[in-house]
Order: sequence, then C-alpha cells, then structure tokens
Amino acid sequence: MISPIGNKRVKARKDAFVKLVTENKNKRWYVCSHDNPDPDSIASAVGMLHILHFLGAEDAQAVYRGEISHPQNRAMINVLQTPIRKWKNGNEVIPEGSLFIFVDCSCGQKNMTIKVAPQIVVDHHKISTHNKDILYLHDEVGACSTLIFDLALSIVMPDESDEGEGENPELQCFDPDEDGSKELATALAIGIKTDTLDFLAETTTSDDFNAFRILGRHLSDDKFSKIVNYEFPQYVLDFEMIAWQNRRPEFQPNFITGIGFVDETKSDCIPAIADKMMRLQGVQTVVVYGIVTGENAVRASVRTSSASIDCQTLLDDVFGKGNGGAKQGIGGAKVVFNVFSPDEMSAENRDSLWELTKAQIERRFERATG
Ligand SMILES: [Mn+2]
Repeated sequence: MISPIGNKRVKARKDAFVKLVTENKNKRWYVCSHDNPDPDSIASAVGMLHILHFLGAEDAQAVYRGEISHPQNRAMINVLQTPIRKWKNGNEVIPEGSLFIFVDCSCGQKNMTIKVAPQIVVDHHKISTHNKDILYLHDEVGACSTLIFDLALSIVMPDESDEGEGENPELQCFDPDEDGSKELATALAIGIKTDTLDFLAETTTSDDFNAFRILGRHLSDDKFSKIVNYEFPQYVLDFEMIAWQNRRPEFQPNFITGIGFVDETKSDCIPAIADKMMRLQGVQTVVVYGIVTGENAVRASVRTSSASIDCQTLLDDVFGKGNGGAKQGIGGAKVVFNVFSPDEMSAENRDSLWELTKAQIERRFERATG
C-alpha cells in the first residue's frame, strides 16, 4: 500500500466524493477537460476515469472541446493510448441523470465551453466563486494531476474477490501491479512536470514533488522519455524559419515577429517559437503572433525576463484588455476578428489584413515598451 500524499483538501473531501460516485455508479459519468487540453488536464481526465472505474462507475467517458494540436500532447495521446475523445457539441446523446466532473478547470471559464453543470470540480487554479451544489476538490497546488493522484492513493476498498482472502484484504485505487498503471503513472507524471514548468513555477508545492517522486517509481521510463523527447512535425521548423526571417532587429533587445497565417491545428507553434526565441542571447522580451485561420483570430505569445516589463500590462497594451492573460513573465493573447473572416477573403485582402495587423501590433508594442 502506498501512503497518500496527504493533501488536506483531498483528505477532507474524499469521503463525500466516494459517496457521491458510489451512489450514482450506475449512471453515465462524463469527465470534462478544459478546451484544447494540455498534459495536466489529459492526465487528470484519464486519472479520474480510472478512479470512477475503481468505484464501480463503469459507464464513464473523458471528453474535451477544441484541439489537441501541440506535438507533445499528441505524442502523449498516441504513446499512452489515453481514452479521451472530442465532445460532440450539440450532437451528444446524454442519458438522463448523467453526472459531470470538471478536471483542471471550473465553471464559467472562457476555456471551458462544454455547457453543462458539473456535480464535481477538481481544480488547482484560483476559483473565484464556489457554487454550493458542486463538490470541490480544490487546492492551489502546481498541477491538477497531483490532486487526482492523491485522491487515487486515498481511496482504499475492501477486496471482495476470492483473492482478497489472503494477505491483502484491501485494494488501493492506484495499484502499481495492475495492467495500465504504468501508463497512468506516466500520464500523471508528465502532467505534473509540464504544469509546474519542471517544478520551477511559483505555484509548485511539496505535494507536487511528493506525487512526482512516487510516480517516478511506477511509470514507464520508455514511454515517459518518448513523450518528453517528442518528435515534432516539419511545419514547426518551417514556421520557426518564417519567424526568424520576419524578426524586427530595430526592437532589440526585444524580439518581435509575426508568422503570417497559420492553420488552427498548427497554431501551437506560436508559444513554442516564443519559448525558443526567449533563449536567444541578450533577448529580454519576446512577442510572436500570427493570424489563426479557422479561428478568425490573432494569437500571440509573450515572454519576458525584463524586471521593468509587466507581462500582463504589455498584453493589455498591445492586444487590448480582456484578450489575454499572463503570469510570471509568460503570457498569451487571442483577439477575434468579429466583423470579417480571413478564411473567406481574397489573397490580396488577406495580404492587406496581415500588413495592417502587423503594423498595428508593432506600433502598440513600440509605444508600450518605448
Ligand atoms: Mn493544470
């Protein structure tokens, strides 16, 4: 038996959670990730599925909206064969009395567009308003996967099978000897590693370290390293080259560049390029942006190590208040073109739209940093 991590919030809510699930184990359960799931939310969703199955809720599914487009996230899905599927918005056949669990997100968030009312929320982000009808397993730790893993370690049931007669009269929800446990441990470990930015994020707690330490003993080394050192598709280098060619040297020591039009399924190259350019010698602040077709929007990633630049203020100044968020020098923005659609434009008009967008962003950036 592995000792739980001992997160106080998980401990306090575990019994209520187990009761709610077992009382409704014959119903359909949906585990919902936030849109465009990242490794932490994918791992949290499959971890929760495992917990539901352990508690006898067989009819459970993990769902998300948006895209899993980042090559690392796709590698995770492929290597671990994680059972998560797209929510068929508007076409989902939901049996009466179905129950919903949100993981790695809460209600009323911009990046959660599955419009249902959850009975359970497991999250590690700040939650502004608590709804009394929802059971929250919430603590501001570094990764949601930490809370999910602690929950799994905390759930122990009497073994009612014949094998239970022997030395182990009890079963733990996370059992390292069980089929699939290596994949689950790998997923949760990747979730913690990425969400805590390799344990460097300010939000990292000792619970995250402890969870990772235990998971490290039970994961698949081979699959873990396949995901960490994921293969990336050629377009990543193509867009890197465009970003490099379009850079504006006059803004040094800041690095600002636009990559033009980029398909929705490839838009994850924007933050990846921003991360890479941030490592360039002497660079203090990076802005990488592009027009994402299919989304009708400009997407941008901002990074800064400058003590004099507040990332959130910079995002607000350049992309408008409410269009982006930042913490610890890392941020992103999305500005939707509400009145016209680049997808339906002539090539000439698209060129003009790009030139206008670029000029506007550069002008505002100059004003904000000058
Ligand atoms: Mn997370």
